[in-house]
Amino acid sequence: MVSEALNKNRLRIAIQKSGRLTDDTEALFKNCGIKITESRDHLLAHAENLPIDILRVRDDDIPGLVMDHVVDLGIVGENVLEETTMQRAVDGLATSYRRLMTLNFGDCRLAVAIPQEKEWHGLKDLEGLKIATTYPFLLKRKLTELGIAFKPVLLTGSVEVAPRAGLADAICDLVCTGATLHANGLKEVETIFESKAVLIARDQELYPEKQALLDLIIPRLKGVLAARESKYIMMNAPKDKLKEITAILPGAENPSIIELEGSPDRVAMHVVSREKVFWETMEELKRLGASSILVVPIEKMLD
Ligand code: PRT
Ligand code: ZN
Repeated sequence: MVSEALNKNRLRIAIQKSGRLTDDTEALFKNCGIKITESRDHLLAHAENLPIDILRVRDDDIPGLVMDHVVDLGIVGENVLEETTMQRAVDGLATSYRRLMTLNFGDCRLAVAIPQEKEWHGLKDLEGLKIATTYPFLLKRKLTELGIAFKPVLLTGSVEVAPRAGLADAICDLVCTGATLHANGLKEVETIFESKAVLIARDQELYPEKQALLDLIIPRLKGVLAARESKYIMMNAPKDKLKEITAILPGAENPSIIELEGSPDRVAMHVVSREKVFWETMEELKRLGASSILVVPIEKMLD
C-alpha cells in the first residue's frame, strides 16, 4: 500500500485504464499541463511536472476507490457512478463523494430497447417482462417510480444479443449512436438516464498541499472545457452593420474593433464566441457584408 507521506503530498486521480473515456481523459490532462509519460500498462503513473499520481483502473472500480478514500479524485461516467452508489448502499459500503465538475465527453444514454417488430405504447409495456441489463439499479429506480414490476436479467456484456438468444424480452443498455441496437434488430424506445463523464472527489477535507494543487488544476480544467466549444472569430465588416453582426454570433461578448487603414467604412472585428460557429452563421455574416472571415480554435481560456 502507499505510504502516508506519499498520500499527504501527492494528489491521486483514478482514471479508466483502457476504454471509451481514456483518450478524452488523457487529452484533458495534457491540455491542463499535467504531463504523464508512463505507458497505459502501468497501474500507477506519475505526472512529470506536478505532484499528481494517476491510477489506471477499470471504470467500474473508480467510484469505490473515491468513496473508500483510496484516491482523491476520479473521472467516471455518471451511469457507472449512480449504479455503483446504489449497489454500495445495498452492500452497506460508504457512498459519499463530492461532484466537482461535469466534463464534455463520455455522452451516452441508458435506454430501453425492444425487438424491432414489437409494438410500443410506453414503459407500462415492460410489466412482468424479462429485461437484460448491466444497470439493474438505475432501471429499477425508474420503473419502481412508475409502479412497474419486471424481472432483471443481469449481464455484464453483450446485452444487445439477449432478446435474440431468448434470454430476455427487452434490454436496457447504453446507447450512443444507436448503431449497435440497429445491427441487433432492436429499436430504442425510452431513455432511462442521460450520462456524461464527471470529475468526483472524496468527501473529506484534503491535506493543505493537495487542496492547493486542486485549487490550481480546477480553473485549468474549467478553462480547457470552456475553450473546447469557443472560437476566436476575425473578420472585416461594414461599420454600420456591427450591431447586427454581433447579434448573430452565439455567446459573443464585447468585440474588439480595429480601424482599417484606407477603408473608412469598414473595420476589423475580433470576437470570442462561447459556442460552436456553424457554416450557416458564417454565410449570414457574409450576407451582412463581412469579408475575410476566420474562425480559429482556442486552446486554453482563463477568465
Ligand atoms: O474495461 P472497463 O470496465 O473499464 O470498460 P467498459 O467496457 O465497462 O466501459 P467502456 O469503455 O465501454 O465505456 C466507459 C464509459 O463510456 C461508459 O460507462 C459510459 O459512461 C461511456 N460511454 C459513452 C459508453 C458509450 N458512449 C457507448 N456507446 N459506454 C458504452 N457504449 C456502448 C454501447 O452500450 C454499445 O454497446 O458502446 C456500444 C456502441 O454504441 P452505439 O450506440 O454507438 O452503437
Ligand atoms: Zn466497466
